[in-house]
Amino acid sequence: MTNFFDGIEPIRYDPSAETDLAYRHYNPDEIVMGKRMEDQLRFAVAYWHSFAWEGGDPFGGRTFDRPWYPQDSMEMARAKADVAFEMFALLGQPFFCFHDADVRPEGASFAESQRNLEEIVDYFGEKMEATGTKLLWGTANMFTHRRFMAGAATNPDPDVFAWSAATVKNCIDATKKLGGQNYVLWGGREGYETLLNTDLVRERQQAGRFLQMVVDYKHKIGFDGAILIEPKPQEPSKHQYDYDVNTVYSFLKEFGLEGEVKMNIEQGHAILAGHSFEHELAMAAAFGILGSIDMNRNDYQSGWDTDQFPNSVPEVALAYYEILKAGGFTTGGTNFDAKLRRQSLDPVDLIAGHVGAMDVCARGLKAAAAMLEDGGLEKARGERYAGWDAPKNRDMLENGTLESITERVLSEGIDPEPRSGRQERLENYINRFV
Ligand code: XUL
Ligand code: CO
Repeated sequence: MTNFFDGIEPIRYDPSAETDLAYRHYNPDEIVMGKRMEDQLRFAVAYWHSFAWEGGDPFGGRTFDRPWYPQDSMEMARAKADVAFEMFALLGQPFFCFHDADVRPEGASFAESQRNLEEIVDYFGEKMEATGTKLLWGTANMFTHRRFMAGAATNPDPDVFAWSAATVKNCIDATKKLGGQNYVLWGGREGYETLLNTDLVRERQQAGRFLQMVVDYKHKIGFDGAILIEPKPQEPSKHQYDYDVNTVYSFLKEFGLEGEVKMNIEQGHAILAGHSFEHELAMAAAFGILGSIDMNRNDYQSGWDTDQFPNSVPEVALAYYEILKAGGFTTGGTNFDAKLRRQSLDPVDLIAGHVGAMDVCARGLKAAAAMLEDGGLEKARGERYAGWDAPKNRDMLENGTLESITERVLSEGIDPEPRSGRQERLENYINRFV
């Protein structure tokens, strides 16, 4: 036991608790749409933001002072893991997620980094056994180290491509060993800063081949989790190839991977791409590639990927509405890819950030389930498109030509009568649930 969280009791569901460190809405055993709330939400803590991020921003270095700093030895990596698993036990969330570079120190060579990762993975294995915490997904950090400054799979230097392929192999191995339910690829620096020095045809080709190798390897070793791509339009690159769900889907089609790879969709990334979160979720559901979510918001004023804990019930309700409508999570879940604000120095802030986020999501989930069970939105949507149920209109869509349709317009005297889209009434309807 460390003394990092001294004085903090395990967080329990207690709607009338005096303390702010209680769940007022997240009640793991409560049944929501036929499943335990815990099994619907499938919460995961992001190891990197909670334990490896030191509080820096573009104008200043670290503000946090943690007993596992400097993060450059195996001893410190183990101390960090001790605290992480203590937090998991306090929160009682079922899952966590990790990047290789954030759980182990960088070695002097690839082989040493690999050994470090293997060692910490074994350590995680023991701790997962002891606490019952499971791995939602593993991933590789191929964006922090300077070797990745021009990308990983899309790097102009074949040696970086090779390093990246070997890194992902090790990270999939680690994920499989720990029983991970998914493996995530976030593009990091897979994009470009300026087109002046970039061959984007070649870079996309490299990314496509890389992903095919990942999928081949997954099958070869019998990893039965899902491979997920996390779209993001920019940051750190000016333009990233995995811009949004639609872009990634066309990329998957081009490389024959649409049946193999799903999406990990992040709220903040959706906003950066100029979409709403629910748009990205609905789009992925429509393509059959909805995998998992990162439920962290941006600051709407700064326009950056600020990775904050969610705090808006109406926003998360609309997201869970799309997820429940698509049948809920299978291998995926709700990862908080969220970090504290850099002034939130106290260990209790880390707990409070997660407690609040879990409660916001629980409220959103309940509201989403109530909306879906009520059926008002689907009824209104159905009515709006009801004209397409008429056999002659279905026939027009399936078999019509411009000539045959023109004939119909003339012979039937078609003259469309505009109808209200009822947006305000639907917004008022949502407001009854959130
Ligand atoms: C970066 C981001 C990542 C991924 C995993 O914007 O969201 O942390 O979730 O690499
Ligand atoms: Co993310």
